[in-house]
Amino acid sequence: MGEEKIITGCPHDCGGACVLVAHVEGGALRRITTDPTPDTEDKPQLRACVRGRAQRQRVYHPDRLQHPLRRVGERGRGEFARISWEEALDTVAREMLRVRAAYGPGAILNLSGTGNTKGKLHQTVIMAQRLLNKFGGQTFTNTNVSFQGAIYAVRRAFGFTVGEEDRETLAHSELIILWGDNPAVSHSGTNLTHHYATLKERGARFICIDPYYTDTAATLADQWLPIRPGTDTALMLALAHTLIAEGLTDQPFLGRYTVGYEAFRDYVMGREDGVPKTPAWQEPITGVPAAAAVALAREYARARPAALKTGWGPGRTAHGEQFHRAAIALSALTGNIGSPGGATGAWAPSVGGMEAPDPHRVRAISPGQNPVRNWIPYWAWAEAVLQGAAGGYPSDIKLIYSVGGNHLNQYGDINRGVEALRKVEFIAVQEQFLTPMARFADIVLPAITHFEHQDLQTIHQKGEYFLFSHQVLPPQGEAKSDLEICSLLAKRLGIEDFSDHTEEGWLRSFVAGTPVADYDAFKAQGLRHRPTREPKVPLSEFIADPAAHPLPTPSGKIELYSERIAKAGRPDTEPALPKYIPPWAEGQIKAYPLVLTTVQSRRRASSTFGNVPWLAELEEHRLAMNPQDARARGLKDGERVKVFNAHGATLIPVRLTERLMPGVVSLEQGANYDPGPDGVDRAGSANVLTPGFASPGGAAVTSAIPVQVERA
Ligand SMILES: Nc1nc2c(c(=O)[nH]1)N[C@H]1C(S)=C(S)[C@@H](COP(=O)(O)OP(=O)(O)OC[C@H]3O[C@@H](n4cnc5c(=O)[nH]c(N)nc54)[C@H](O)[C@@H]3O)O[C@H]1N2
Ligand SMILES: Nc1nc2c(c(=O)[nH]1)N[C@H]1C(S)=C(S)[C@@H](COP(=O)(O)OP(=O)(O)OC[C@H]3O[C@@H](n4cnc5c(=O)[nH]c(N)nc54)[C@H](O)[C@@H]3O)O[C@H]1N2
Ligand SMILES: [Mo]
Repeated sequence: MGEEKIITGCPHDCGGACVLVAHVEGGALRRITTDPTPDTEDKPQLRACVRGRAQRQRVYHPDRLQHPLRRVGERGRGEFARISWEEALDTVAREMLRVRAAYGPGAILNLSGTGNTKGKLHQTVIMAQRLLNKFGGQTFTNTNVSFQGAIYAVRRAFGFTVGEEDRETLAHSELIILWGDNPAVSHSGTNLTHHYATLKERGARFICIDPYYTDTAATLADQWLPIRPGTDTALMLALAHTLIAEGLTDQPFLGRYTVGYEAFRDYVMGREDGVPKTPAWQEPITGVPAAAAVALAREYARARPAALKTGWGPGRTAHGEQFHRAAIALSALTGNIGSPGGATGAWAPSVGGMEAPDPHRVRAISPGQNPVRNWIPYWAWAEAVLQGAAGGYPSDIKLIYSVGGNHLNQYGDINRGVEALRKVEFIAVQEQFLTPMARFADIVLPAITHFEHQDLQTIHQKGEYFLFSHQVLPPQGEAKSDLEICSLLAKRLGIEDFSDHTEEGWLRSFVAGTPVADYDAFKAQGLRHRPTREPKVPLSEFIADPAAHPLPTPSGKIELYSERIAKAGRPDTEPALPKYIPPWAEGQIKAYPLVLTTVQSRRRASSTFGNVPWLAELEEHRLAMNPQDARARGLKDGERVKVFNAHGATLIPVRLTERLMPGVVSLEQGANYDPGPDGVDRAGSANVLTPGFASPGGAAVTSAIPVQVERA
């Protein structure tokens, strides 16, 4: 047959990072399979998902950008002319130099995204950051769109960005509570759900708390508790109430490892504000029966150890950071932090802090330092552009540079985003497809896919494996790698040191000094297991000896009450204790009585893969709604509806399902915005409905959004 099997990786941002095996014949990609090694206890198979395996239709998609484009029509209309690389690069370089000279580098906003997040070399965000830092700096979106609520919470409580416990440590858990966490769809590491299923077979109990009866709940849950979005903190406080009232808290743990318990207790029991946060108090807020809350608190306290695992969905709400702070408080009240089988209650991919540097770490290309210290929260990029310095933002934005990001579609309030993109002087976008964001570019630079370059990846977010992601195909059309595009621009911008290696040279330099010392053997092998190490439990050193290993908080302990937050002096929006703050105003919910969640889709990684026909076959993109809410509106399954609120409107067919609790509607995020002649989106694009501001803690607001639904 002459078929060659080439090991390569998947760099897109779905929380996994899996092995793809490309079957190539006569220079063409024929099909994609996955990790051929058998699944064993110590070396689980790194099996790729449906998206990974459908990528042949993405790389050969007829809509792939083949050559550079220059805008000819009005901005945003998607009218472009083909131009040469020379003209494209000269134009972008000229505009960058002009804007820097006229306004300073802070007038350049970097809106790069998660197109490639797993490659050590070809990471899209890093590439743009590196270029712009070396050019003199940039205004950067220095918060995390995915989990800023969790970052806020763990930094206040623990003093640093605490990472996730290694999944192996959950083998000790008697009870695992997945709260707003759906790893069967929103991957959190390759094969995590499979790992959970083996824990269940060995006797662990699972409880899922989510407005939707998710695939994770269907697979694992002994109990599903539906909850109204954005109200989780109220249930958490009620759990704390039961724990305290019934003497179920772990007092030795609280005394030895935490500060602020008394203040927290007084708030929960109603001594601070006269409102005891009882199970009965939370019932009308969350929709969770009081008796179920009491039972959950008792079961959580009895199970030793128990892991409270929170997803990030509930954290991306108007006060999402309170959810993560309350989860940490519960984990502390039950003494489940810092030992195997427990969990910290909140985590974010660790970006330094207390953890020892990993000697096995494969290095990556560095973004360098940003000489301009301007930053804005991701979620508010459009407001920052529209309001500028006069509105309290760090600068007036004149130029937007985007590598591998679909910001217009993926961030709050698309209609404001459109205004913002119309306002700036110049937009350059490096993309593989003409996305809603790319349609607004003045110059579009076509980028190759990961099948067309080589890179390194580590797999399982902790990096138990090293993967050599081989080049499988030659570049399609005239497209170039982001590294090459940025290098060619750097030359025109007078930057000498953007890339002092070839692609291969970079990769060699990343593994030098790691256990992958023999680069050539590793490359030939493709996949390499890293040396076994003890599974990590975050904060275990502090728990073992808090005096010798104090936390980097002001008190050195876990802070349930934060003096630092209190000093900021914004008690109504940033309370020093985790508090329940309603996610919407009364008037809002009267006008828009359904609560929207926007969630991850198995068909896409954010907006990537949305155009792959095989994946579209999985399920039609629809708005999920409970039949009870449909009856009240006279809607039938499959009927086209208009979903709307003060931010905008979208048209989409409705899917009636008992899996979603009444009063809530749910939309998978990532469908590409497609406005009709009246400006109303016809694609079910989630962010025409979300607000363009962040929570007080900086979290994106993607869920618990009041909307109304009517027949279209
Ligand atoms: N297949 C796939 N996987 C992905 C992605 C993707 O696009 N596709 N995206 C990846 C990325 S970039 C990220 S950051 C992560 C995101 O991971 P998460 O943020 O954890 O994923 P979500 O699906 O948004 O939310 C998880 C669950 O929270 C529930 N939820 C939403 N709001 C609330 C609430 O207020 N309360 C409660 N209790 N539950 C709520 C949702 O119904 C959902 O089941 O996923 C990653 N994984
Ligand atoms: N309503 C709502 N909105 C959300 C979310 C939500 O839950 N609800 N989730 C949010 C989250 S957690 C995230 S992380 C963001 C993600 O938002 P983005 O970071 O914008 O991610 P994508 O939409 O996948 O866009 C990535 C783009 O990169 C392109 N691309 C892929 N590979 C490459 C490459 O190698 N080079 C170049 N130049 N381009 C490439 C793809 O074609 C795609 O258009 O979305 C956020 N938006
Ligand atoms: Mo994300």
